[in-house]
Amino acid sequence: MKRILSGIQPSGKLTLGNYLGALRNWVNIQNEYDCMFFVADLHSITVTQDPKTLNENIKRIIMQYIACGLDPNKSTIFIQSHVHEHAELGWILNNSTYMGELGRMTQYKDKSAKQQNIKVGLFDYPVLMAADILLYDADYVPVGEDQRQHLEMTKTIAKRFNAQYGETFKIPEPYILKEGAKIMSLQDPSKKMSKSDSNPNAYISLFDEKDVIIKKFRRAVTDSLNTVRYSDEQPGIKNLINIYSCITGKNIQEIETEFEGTGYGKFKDTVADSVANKILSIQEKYNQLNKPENENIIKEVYQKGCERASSIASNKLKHVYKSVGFVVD
Ligand code: ATP
Ligand code: LTN
Repeated sequence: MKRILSGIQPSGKLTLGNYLGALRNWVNIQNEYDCMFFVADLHSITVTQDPKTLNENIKRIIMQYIACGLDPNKSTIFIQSHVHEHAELGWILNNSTYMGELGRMTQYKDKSAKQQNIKVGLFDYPVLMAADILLYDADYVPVGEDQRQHLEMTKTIAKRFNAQYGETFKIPEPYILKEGAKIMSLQDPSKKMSKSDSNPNAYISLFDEKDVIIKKFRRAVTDSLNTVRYSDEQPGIKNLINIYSCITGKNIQEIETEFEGTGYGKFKDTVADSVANKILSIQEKYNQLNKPENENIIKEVYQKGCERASSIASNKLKHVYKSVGFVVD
């Protein structure tokens, strides 16, 4: 079975973008691949986090993984910091990576532009991500479009290491589905929807209530043409059509026909309704899980996940240490 690996940062509450761009696809491929899904807590502290909130977010994401349809009996679900080999391999790979190439990463440029004191961790983020992937010999990495550049970086690092030390790492491929790959902000359709956006109106959280979802869609920035047409001139409407298409499975043409002659108001409410129905069904499952009597079940999921992940990761790291020339026995 080919192996899949991916993760999400506990840097806030999961958004509709995380769901459509990543999680939903993970659920659909669980039966065909050996899947490893983790919570990228080490990555999340590259931006300042409040410890109490971070702790809650990590557990929330584990429960949301399951509420969205990940099955712990099929997929290995774990927490990144529980497997110490991620940080250790990250260090090794720092020595196969150049400052110049990290400086060219768009996510780094975007996030560092918002800060005065830029952390080394934020700069080094793609190297840790490469370690996550290469530790498990992942064949495919299912992510949204925004992560493509980081995956290219992973391939570059792996090839460079293999060339210097001999065949050690499998070269992974991105697994990016066109549909849902880039859900844009509801307040600025030139930016991706992001859970760490300072304006909550910009994103739909998987925890939003129905009336909040409707309000956010009504406030979504759209263009002045007042026709529901899929075009680059109307990026706001294009984004809403994309969302509606992902949720309902209808294609663009069907959607344009469905809303021919209707204004934005009715269109926005219909999109909001379809999104709310989906999100409420996820929330229902989440609320069933999020009970004190289930705490141990959740713990068991990530402990069992850590056990399996650690056994793969420790073997791989040993191999890497040998390749580098460290004394391993
Ligand atoms: P942050 O705001 O902290 O950077 P994020 O919301 O961008 O977080 P990540 O944890 O970085 O989320 O990403 C988790 C997964 O969700 C990745 O596979 C990423 O590509 C995907 N993803 C994130 N935002 C979107 C989006 N707007 N559209 C599609 N996929 C997305
Ligand atoms: N950088 C990713 C989260 C992430 C990841 C990974 C995804 C960290 N390590 C390994 C896939 C594989 C993001 O979505 N921002």
